[in-house]
Amino acid sequence: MESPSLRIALQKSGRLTEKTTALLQSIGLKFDTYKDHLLIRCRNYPIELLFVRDDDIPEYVEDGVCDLGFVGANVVAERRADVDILKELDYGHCRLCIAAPKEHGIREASQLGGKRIATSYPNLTRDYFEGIGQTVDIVEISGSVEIAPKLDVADAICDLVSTGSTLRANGLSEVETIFRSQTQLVRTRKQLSAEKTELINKLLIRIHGQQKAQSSRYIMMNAPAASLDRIRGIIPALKSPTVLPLAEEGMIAVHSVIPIDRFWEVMEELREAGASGIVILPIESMID
Ligand code: PRT
Ligand code: ZN
Repeated sequence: MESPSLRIALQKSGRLTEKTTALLQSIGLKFDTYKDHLLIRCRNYPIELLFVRDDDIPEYVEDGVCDLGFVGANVVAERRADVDILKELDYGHCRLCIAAPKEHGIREASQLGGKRIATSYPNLTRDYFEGIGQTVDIVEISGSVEIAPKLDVADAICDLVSTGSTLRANGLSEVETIFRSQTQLVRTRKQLSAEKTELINKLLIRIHGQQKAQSSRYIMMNAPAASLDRIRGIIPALKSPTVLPLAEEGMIAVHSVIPIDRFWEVMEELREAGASGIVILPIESMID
């Protein structure tokens, strides 16, 4: 029987846990987390959160035990999970890399044909080597893959990298990135009730609004009315800016939204155009 609440799987304890729970809270879900509780009910929505190992999330979602899941793209791709990817979430970034002992001087993955590659990602690794027309001997290891060459269990490894310090500490150098990953929101392909579908759509709109808000800032400034056209040209406005007359003759206030990555550039250009009293504010959410 279909559960009446939307059930969402997320990592119980690991690199994605904090950011995933923070994201859910930032879109208005109210819940408390308890160390020993695996299934937690939201106080203000018909939503249950199931806290599990990240490796189990694709299967839970595939089987419909959970309707949604927050999980690394690396896990989804390795499991070849039969799920729909609803959103890339821009956290938990990492790369699946082939690396070999520095002293071997391996420059290209094609030099590893016939060699032993230790990895926790046998499918992605095999697919990659097949793609470049090489056969390798995959040594599947569930953790601490980076020590496999030292133990002479393998000649090279294929493992996740974020800062690269684990590779460096183990005398390994990167040969090739074979997969780029970030956290994804995935949805079951099992048929869902209209209520659940509606709830998922609402969550998606909120996540989208939250992502957009995070990458934008609200900007307010004063300027001579004569500068308005120039200012309009500088602000890559998502909407046309709000323009208000000020008490001082010939002066206006301009309010708009700017993308955060152009923040400093825009500020400097605005000052040159005559803007003053520039104020930048964070935005809670943005819904189109
Ligand atoms: O217990 P559970 O099975 O749930 O957790 P886990 O130990 O399998 O996963 P966890 O918490 O380590 O990682 C969860 C997810 O975070 C991964 O599936 C990735 O999507 C993402 N992620 C992002 C990473 C990393 N960055 C990362 N650096 N996962 C693992 N690492 C490891 C990597 O395996 C290597 O050992 O960190 C080390 C390398 O890090 P750097 O910074 O030294 O390069
Ligand atoms: Zn895991």
